[in-house]
Amino acid sequence: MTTGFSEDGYKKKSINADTWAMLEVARREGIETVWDRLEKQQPQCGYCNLGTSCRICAMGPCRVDPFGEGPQKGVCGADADIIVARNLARMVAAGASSHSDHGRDILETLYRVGESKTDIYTISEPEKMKSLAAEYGVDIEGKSDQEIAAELAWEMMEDFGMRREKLPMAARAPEVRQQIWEKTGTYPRGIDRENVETLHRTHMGVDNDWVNILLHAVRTGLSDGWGGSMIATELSDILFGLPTPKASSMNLGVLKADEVNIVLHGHNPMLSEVIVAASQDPELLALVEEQGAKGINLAGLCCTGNEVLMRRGIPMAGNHLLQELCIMTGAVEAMVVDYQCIMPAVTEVAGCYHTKVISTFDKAKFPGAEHISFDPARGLEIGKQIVQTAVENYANRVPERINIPVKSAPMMTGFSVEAVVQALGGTPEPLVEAIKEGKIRGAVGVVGCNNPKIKQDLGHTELTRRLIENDILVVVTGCAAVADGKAGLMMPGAADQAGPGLSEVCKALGIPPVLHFGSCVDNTRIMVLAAALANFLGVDISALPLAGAAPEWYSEKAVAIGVYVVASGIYTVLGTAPPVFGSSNVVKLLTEGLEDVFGATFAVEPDPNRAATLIRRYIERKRADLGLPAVDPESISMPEAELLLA
Ligand code: BF8
Ligand code: SF4
Repeated sequence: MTTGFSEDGYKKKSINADTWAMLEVARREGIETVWDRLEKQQPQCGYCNLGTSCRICAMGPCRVDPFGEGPQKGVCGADADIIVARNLARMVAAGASSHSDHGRDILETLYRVGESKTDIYTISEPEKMKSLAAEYGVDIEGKSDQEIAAELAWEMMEDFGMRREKLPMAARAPEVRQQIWEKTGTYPRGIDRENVETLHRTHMGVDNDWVNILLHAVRTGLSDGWGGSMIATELSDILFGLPTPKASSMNLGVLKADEVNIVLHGHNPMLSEVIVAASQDPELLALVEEQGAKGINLAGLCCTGNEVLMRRGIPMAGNHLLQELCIMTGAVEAMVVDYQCIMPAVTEVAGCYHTKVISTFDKAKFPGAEHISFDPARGLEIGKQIVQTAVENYANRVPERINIPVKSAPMMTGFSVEAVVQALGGTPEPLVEAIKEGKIRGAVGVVGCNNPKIKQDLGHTELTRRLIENDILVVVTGCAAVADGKAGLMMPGAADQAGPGLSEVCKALGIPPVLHFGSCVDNTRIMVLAAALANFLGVDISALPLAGAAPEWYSEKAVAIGVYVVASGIYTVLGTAPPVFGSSNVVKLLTEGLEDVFGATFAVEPDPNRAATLIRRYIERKRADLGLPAVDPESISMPEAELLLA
């Protein structure tokens, strides 16, 4: 049962009218949501919050009490430093494994294309495949696309193994950055190897040097950023097409009252791409007509949504905290899920409506869902079966329960690095020039999740607004992108909300001041762009006026991303505190010590306005180090100037 919020209560949960409207439905109908469950969990465990609880062996579980009179060591003798470092390393490994296993699924699909063992997938971007083949030393002379696909996939499979000393795509980073990784023993070798080694090192009685544990956590994170996630992005582009700029829309208003609504939720575009194809099948469209519906409407959620939005312009129903709420519109015939970030609660909410939750990957089953096992060899056939299930469910709709509360917000998507470079006229030079002149002072990736502990989307949108107002270009991925899209910040017209320099550049190029770079694995697009800019200027990534922010993060994947971004030389501000504050040594290392080693650190700042100030101060420092024009103090309001110029 829901604990029931007042109207004022809804407004504390989110900045969005669609969320408010659906929370009212939840209250009226007694449906429990993520916010109710968070309340029931209060007070959450203080030891776990500090990262000082350990349950990795049966001598425990143990808790150490870093600030009190309680035990200072676990049964085995592990102190707060060891326990916090081990827990953090395991979070990185879980996140890196999730992204990388997603990459592996795409890689296997590329291999199947090469072997002609699929009924639908093809090579959409042969040129991108050929240049990747060159990076992997695959000889392409006189070979068909299919042969190259098979050979490249075979070669890339070794990225997951143990024969390599270095992951090949990490060589995209500037030479000086790679030297840092070599010197610190953090150059990623094999993806599975680094992840397994984290599990090994964090078993009781293996690595008990907390610095050594964290250095390996860095190597594990890098195996994600320059390995698993990068594989997912690169190969999705090759198989499904390079994203190009296009118009679309966002929020619950993208659902249609008179069409069969299929919501695509999760992360892997393999499945959603076949659903897109199946939804155009003439037999299924005839069935739609028979059912009395006007068509099939696909809508995304979370990162699967970002994938199909970037490539196909398919509208986005919402981000993480919308997954339960979108079912409460009563208009969703099927929620098709692949994996990651799918709350087990969705099947329970769906049970209150006619919505079918269809799970598809054998590694991600949901009690209460209908499971249609996905097999890329028969992708189209299965896609049709899923769409048919959804269409047939249209008849079970209860018209009086349909409630689509808002009009959709228009947005622009599709900014792959290739598309950005093309918009700039084929070279990053105009962007570099605009940064040099100070029209654009720097760029920030605002990324990551929603977390019910934070007012939904407030962290993302406030931070983004402050940054663009100050002529800082923002690139967004994941659920942060959905937040900014709903707020209208991803339209070219939002240039009016930007500072004069950024506004001028955006208007000249016809682009928004907030660029959609895609899903969370697509944070690697930011890495590729940062590396390209650094290489263009002949400097390290850490010398550039760039920063990252994850204002509302919740997931282990976000931890892995934060680690590889910082270890690649980009300062990163987190809005939610990670569970590390039980060890002052670990905190000091993450917020200060990493600067000397990796040229970047983490900061934690829940207030988005203060986070923006921290980022501006950092960007201005980087500009000064590069000898670029300083900020005009006149342009800063006084209280902030103090912080900014400190
Ligand atoms: O990978 S931003 S809530 S949907 S973890 Fe999940 Fe976070 Fe959203 Fe995408 Ni990323
Ligand atoms: Fe306790 Fe040590 Fe076992 Fe952790 S590894 S549960 S601290 S005995």
